[in-house]
Amino acid sequence: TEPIVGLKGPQNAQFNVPTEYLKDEYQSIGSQIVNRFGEDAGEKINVNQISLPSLGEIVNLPRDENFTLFIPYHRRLAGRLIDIFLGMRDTDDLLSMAIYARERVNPILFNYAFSVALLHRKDTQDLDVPSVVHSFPHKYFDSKLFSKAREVAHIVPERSRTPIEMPKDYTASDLEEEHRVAYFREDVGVNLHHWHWHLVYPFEAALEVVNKNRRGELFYYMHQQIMARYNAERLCNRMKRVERFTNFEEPIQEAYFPKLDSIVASRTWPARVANMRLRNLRREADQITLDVDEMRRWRDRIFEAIHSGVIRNENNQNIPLTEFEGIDVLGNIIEASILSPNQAYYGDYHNMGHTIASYIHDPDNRHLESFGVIGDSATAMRDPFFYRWHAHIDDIFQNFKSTLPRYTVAQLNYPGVTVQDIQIQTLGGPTNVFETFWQQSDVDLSRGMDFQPRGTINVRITHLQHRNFNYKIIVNNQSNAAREGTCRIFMSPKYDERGNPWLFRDQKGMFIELDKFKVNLTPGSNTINRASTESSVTIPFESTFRNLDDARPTGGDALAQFNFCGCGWPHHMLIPRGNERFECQLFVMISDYAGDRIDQNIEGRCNDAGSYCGIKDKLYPDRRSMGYPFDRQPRTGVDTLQQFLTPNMRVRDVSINFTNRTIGPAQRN
Ligand code: CUO
Repeated sequence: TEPIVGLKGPQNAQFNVPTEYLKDEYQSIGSQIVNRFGEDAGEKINVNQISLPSLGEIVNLPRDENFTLFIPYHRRLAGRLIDIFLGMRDTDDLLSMAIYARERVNPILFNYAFSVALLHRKDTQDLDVPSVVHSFPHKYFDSKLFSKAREVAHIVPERSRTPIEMPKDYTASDLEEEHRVAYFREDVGVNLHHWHWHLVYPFEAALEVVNKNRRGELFYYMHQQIMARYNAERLCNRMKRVERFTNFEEPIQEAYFPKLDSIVASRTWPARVANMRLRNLRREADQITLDVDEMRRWRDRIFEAIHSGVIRNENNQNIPLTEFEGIDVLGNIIEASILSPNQAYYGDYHNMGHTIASYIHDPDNRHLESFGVIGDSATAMRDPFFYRWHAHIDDIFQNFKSTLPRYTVAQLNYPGVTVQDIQIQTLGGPTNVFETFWQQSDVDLSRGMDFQPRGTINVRITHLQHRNFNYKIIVNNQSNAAREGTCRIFMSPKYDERGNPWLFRDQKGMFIELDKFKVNLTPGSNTINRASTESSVTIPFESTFRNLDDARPTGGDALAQFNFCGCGWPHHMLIPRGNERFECQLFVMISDYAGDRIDQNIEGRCNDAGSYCGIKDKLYPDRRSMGYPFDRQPRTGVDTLQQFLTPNMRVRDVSINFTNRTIGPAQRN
């Protein structure tokens, strides 16, 4: 067939697609659509006509419904579509299939399945997956902005446009204490990281997509770190640590009014008022029935497994939870992923916690309302209840960790290697002080807003930022030979919410990872200099706030440096906000590389935020249990951090000094 229809694609390209690919109702007006969307196309791409596999029940989810992976029915549809995309012979066929599906499938479902496929196909791995903040900006920005943006798009010529400012505080007032940490919960980069993490580690899809090295353990560790970071922010704001959710009967005090629109559903995201209770779900449209009692049963069975040290598999055999792999199995059971050895028995505990909370306002669908923000991994971190739920999930993991053998001095020390000094240096600033403030950044909304004159429409957001700094670490190698080690850098608040010094057993859960990297030590004194921007936890600032149409380097080193992989803690959130002078303890350890080493080549892309995201298609780049050396109860006799230290570790008091000033988009350091 002569391709006649132009559909607008990224970077001003026009796809010439066979007419049959259009939805039935548009096929007769194909050429008019060309004229409307094709005239300013810079590039034309011809799309092959192929014999298309049936989309089957995938099209049953209406295009104007919200989509989420936390609903089993939705994720089954996503799994089917991912399989179709993964099964396409080559990239030409994939493009044909994608365009055909794009016209028929729920857009959020499409975007998710297509992104997973692009990340996992060998022939598309090097493509940039468009950032979801550009495809679905409504999930990230105050709904008020969009009518302003529409107005600007229609009236103001592109060159005269100025960014639309989004206020830093728009979801609540200071009457609500929880609002003090809204800057963390609603941060664009934090939410993008969480979305990308779940995109890289789906819990249901083809086995080869789900079955990644230590994914259950990373589910535990990445979310444990989110909790540690959130608790640090709370202490900076003179709030107590999150109270973990414990009781399915108890009213949930935390209210949340997200003030987001759902673009596909043309509805606002539902809110939750204070003191609501979780209730049994009966939502036939979503194919979900779930009793709160069922959640209790799953929880009790999980605790049973932890306390007995064995899990029961589908054939009723007892499988021990081992010292190193047990946490990985448990992660898959609790999340749950399809790697759970017995989902019929242990259920889908964590995921269903999201779901049951997300429908608290309409558990039987009598009001025909969709799920709240906690029911979507792109928006879940905005809701204060996310942290209460995840504090509970983390507590389950910590219960398991408490059953493991404690690290002996020999498992912690690196004989002959001594950390002698640590310093934090900011350019022109005092030593051992982190400086934080607000910064504004611009994000282009226009790609996520269809049917209007094109051109950039920037929204200017205000987010936390810190001054770049360097670590200077002096390490003495007393042996006569070169030594290899891993430098592990963590930080924790120095005092608890009452202002008391920590007991080690509480403080160990408060350490946030800042960096981890390999070091080569020559005999004698070694000075290690490391820039904060090299952190193994974060992705570069530019990756969070990149705009799709920005000029970007191609090929070789330039590409590797300007890394677009979306998973990784946003660099601007590396350091908690602090306050006038927030006291912390910086911890540095050099561990023996013999126990850390993973032999693999990690050159390539998506390798710079390995601590929370792993490395694409590789083994997790550290053989130790995740969270080492803070992942277990301390050895007998250790009550404080000082008592925990071996000579290859050192602690230094530092402070985070926050100034309540805001710098512009171009200024930094
Ligand atoms: Cu990331 Cu509960 O897993 O949100």
